Amino acid sequence: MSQKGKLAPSMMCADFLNLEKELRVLEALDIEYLHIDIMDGRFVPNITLGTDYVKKMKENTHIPLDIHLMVQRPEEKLDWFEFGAGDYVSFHYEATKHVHKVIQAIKSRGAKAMLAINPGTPLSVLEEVVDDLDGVLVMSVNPGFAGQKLVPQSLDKIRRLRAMYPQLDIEVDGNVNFENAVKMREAGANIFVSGTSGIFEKSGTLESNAEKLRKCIE
Ligand code: S6P
Ligand code: MG
Repeated sequence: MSQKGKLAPSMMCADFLNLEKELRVLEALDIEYLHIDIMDGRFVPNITLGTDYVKKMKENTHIPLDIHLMVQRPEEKLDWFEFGAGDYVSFHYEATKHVHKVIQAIKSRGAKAMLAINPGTPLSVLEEVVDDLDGVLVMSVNPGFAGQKLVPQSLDKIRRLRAMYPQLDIEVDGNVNFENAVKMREAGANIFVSGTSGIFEKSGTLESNAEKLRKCIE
């Protein structure tokens, strides 16, 4: 892809006591998406952000949302969330028997649909739905927690996916640190979820980390 890579800070890694301050910094940095992790304690063994958080973000920022649903049976829960044109919504292939139906439900609300796949899920599951998708979210760690190590075969998975679908948005999520971001970009990803090892990395500021990351994903 010729366009520059886009940044999607993972908001579960933000400083909750200074959320508004950080949000305004992200706006000033022209961040492309806010990645919002929704976990249900069933599909993944953790509980994170929820409906009220998404509502607040919709009301208080112009940055498009990138809602990452890590929930069982997303077809039953989509209506709980506020999203619309310009937003991305991803859900997991592994979490539903109704992949095609969920894609259509997301798109019927004007949003862009992305299918997320776990590290152990092969690319072949995309075959019948890829024409309906705006993007694919390649999990480069097993979903559930921030601060994990890259599953190394994710890089080759991104490379194969990019070769198959040159125009598709490919988002990568998990351990997108400064070193891995370069490799993920080179493999063909164009949207980068950035958490504790990237934009929220403690030794830098949001500003310095974003600047560094931008260089990694040009
Ligand atoms: C994990 C979740 C992610 C993480 C993000 C954290 O299940 O979907 O979005 O929040 O990957 O980034 P890092 O740099 O701590 O791995
Ligand atoms: Mg995520």
